[in-house]
Parts: sequence; C-alpha cells; structure tokens
Amino acid sequence: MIKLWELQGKGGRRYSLFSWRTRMALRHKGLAFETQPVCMSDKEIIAFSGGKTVPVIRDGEIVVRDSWKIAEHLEDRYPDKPLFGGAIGRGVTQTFNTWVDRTLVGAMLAVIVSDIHERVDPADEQFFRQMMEGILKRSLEEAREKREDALRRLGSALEPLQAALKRQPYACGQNPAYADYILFSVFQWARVMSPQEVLGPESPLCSWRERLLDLYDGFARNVPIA
Ligand SMILES: N[C@@H](CCC(=O)N[C@@H](CS)C(=O)NCC(=O)O)C(=O)O
Repeated sequence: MIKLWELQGKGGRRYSLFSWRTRMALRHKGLAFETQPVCMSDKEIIAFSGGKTVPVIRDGEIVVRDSWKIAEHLEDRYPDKPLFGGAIGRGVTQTFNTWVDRTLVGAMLAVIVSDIHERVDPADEQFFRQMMEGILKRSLEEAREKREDALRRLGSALEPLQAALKRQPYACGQNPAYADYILFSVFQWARVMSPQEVLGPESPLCSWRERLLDLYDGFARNVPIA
C-alpha cells in the first residue's frame, strides 16, 4: 500500500495543503493509502526522502517528494483515470500549479496565518512562527490586524477563477482532475485551520468547493476542521 507522510496539527487536523493535492490525486486514481503524520520541525523522520518538506510518498520501492512530482509519478505508473489528460493537459496543469503556488498560496497565507499558528502541533509553534514571520516580513499579530486587507487581496486574485467557474463546473471542465485538486488544496488548508469563511456563499467558487467536498464519499468533508 502507498504510504503518505503529511503534517498533523492539533486535534488530528491534516493541514498540509500540498499533501491535500496528493490525497485527492490518490482518491481520484482509486489507490489505497495509509498516512504517517509528522511535525513540521521534525526533519529526521523524512530525511530518507532527501528533502525537508511533505508530502512524501513511498510506493513499493519508490520514494517521491514534492506534490507535483508525486502527481506525475501517479499518472505515469497508474494511467487509468487520468489526472492531466495527455501531454498538453500536463503542461497546462503545471503552469496552473505554478500560478497557484506563486499567487494564491501567499494570498491565502496572509489571511489565515495566525489561525494556523493556533492549531499547529505545540511542538511546531515556534518553528512555524519563525518561518512565517520571515516569509510575510511581519509578526503574526500584525498579520491578524491586517487580515481584512489580505482578504480583499485574496478576493481580487480569485476573480478570474470565479469567472471561469461560471462557465464550467470544474477547473478541468465537466469533471474534476488534478488542476481542481491544486486549487482545492488552498481552500481545504483554510477550512482545516481557520474558522474564517473566505468565500461568499453565492460565489461560483463556493459551489465548486462544495462539489469537491462531496467527491469520493465526502473524503475531504469528513475530516477534523477548525
Ligand atoms: N513544492 C513542494 C512544497 C512542499 C511544502 O512546502 N510543504 C510544507 C507543508 S504544506 C512543508 O513541509 N514545510 C516545511 C518546511 O518548509 O520546513 C510541494 O509541492 O510538495
């Protein structure tokens, strides 16, 4: 069985956004997997992967780190139920992956960072604070004060996706695939770690998120959340 290493916060919350991409991809492919929770500050436990971040998977003898490389591995090794839809789809999906990572992840982080900090494993609190204050160039307390501004910036960044999801039910068209899981991971991260609602109830993205939460017998819905 495939094994997935991912972060665990308080109350069993699985909050690694990149690991959510892998979780959804595994369910999409219908592959059974078990998970190994890790702390962000404990790099020893994932040293075998040659890196310092999760997700990591072990699939038989093969170890893969980095959510994008894992998606490619799964697509190449288990071609049924495609995640990308051919070479062009793979290329476009990688472009989307980069755009989400460079635009939306930071925009969401600015909104929810102080909520995440309250819910990480106590062993990670100091590590998390130091890392995030370095990235955001402000304290977690300042980030909390400025979150209304951050929420407005996030809303602007999401605008093109709202327009696209008025035209089709999924980022990938009529059915969900990996680009949907890339986008969904950002909202699932917020859902698991922050009590704030980041989407208006009438928005196309909100209905889309509900559809993603329903997939695979409510796989992503039925988890510990904030
Ligand atoms: N590009 C990587 C990013 C992975 C990543 O940043 N993972 C976070 C958790 S969501 C992590 O392990 N951070 C720990 C650290 O950077 O020390 C991927 O897609 O897998």
